[in-house]
Amino acid sequence: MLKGKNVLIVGVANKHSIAAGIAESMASNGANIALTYQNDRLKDNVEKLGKDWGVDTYLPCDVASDDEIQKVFENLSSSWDGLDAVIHAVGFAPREELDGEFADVTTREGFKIAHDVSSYSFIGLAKEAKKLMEGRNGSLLTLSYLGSQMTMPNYNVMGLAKASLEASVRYLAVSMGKEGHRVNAISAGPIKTLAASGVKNFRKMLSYNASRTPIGRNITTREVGDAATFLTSDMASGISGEILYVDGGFNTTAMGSLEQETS
Ligand code: NAD
Ligand code: 0WE
Repeated sequence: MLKGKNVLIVGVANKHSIAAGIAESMASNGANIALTYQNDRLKDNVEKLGKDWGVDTYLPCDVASDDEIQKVFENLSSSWDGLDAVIHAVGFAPREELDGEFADVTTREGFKIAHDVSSYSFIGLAKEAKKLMEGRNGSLLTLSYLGSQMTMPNYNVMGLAKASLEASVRYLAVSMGKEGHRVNAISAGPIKTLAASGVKNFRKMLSYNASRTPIGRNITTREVGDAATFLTSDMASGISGEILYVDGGFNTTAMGSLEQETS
């Protein structure tokens, strides 16, 4: 589905990353992949993983830095004649913001960091990707979570940042659409990744989620990857500004089944 397409993937940390599931699906669908890593601590890990996906371009990118974002595309333009897609799979808020009463634990600084790293960074990447995607009907994709639309315990300021990210999908879709590019998001169900491993009671959340999901289980990173492959491919040429739920149907039910209730 992606034969000959050049795709930049931002957000691989380890094999459990959603971005790794996306890279795997895209590589097996014929994409040429470039990977970024957040910092030197993650560099070796990312370079090892990339071997399986035939990656030969690895670039550092802390998305909180305009300079580092700019350099990624400068570097890419020397190895590739153009770019077809960017995958943004990055989210961060200071840990203290994600544990406790929303009104108590949310700070001005935490709000700024969460929105900068988790939402603005998608716009920052889009801005710089524009030149390399010129004339190629490109595709931009980001990752969101239902906590943008409905409250979830402890998701807190990340919910606000994801709401902002989803609004940016719609504004970017109009803006980048003028150049022939599409912009979408996948709203994924919960998965045990590095970002999730620091979260209190995450295992409880996973089992709650699985038991209330129409497909009766949680989703995998590969399932997110396959949806990402579709959205990035020409098969999705009619889809832009969209938030596609890859959550086994969780978001569609308020009261799905009474089977597990006891009285
Ligand atoms: P992950 O920890 O594997 O990936 C998060 C990535 O963000 C890491 O690679 C990390 O290096 C990167 N990152 C953080 N701050 C950065 C910065 N300043 N500059 C560059 N990179 C930075 O976790 P994940 O769950 O795969 O997260 C990927 C995306 O999926 C995030 O946007 C997350 O919000 C979203 N998401 C996750 C879940 C879930 O349950 N795991 C569900 C829905 C959406
Ligand atoms: O978007 C995410 C991950 C968000 C995240 C997680 C962390 C933990 C470690 C952002 N920043 C940090 N910062 C850290 O220091 N998800 C959708 C996964 C997730 O995270 C939650 C969830 C779910 C689901 C946090 C609280 C409650 C639910």
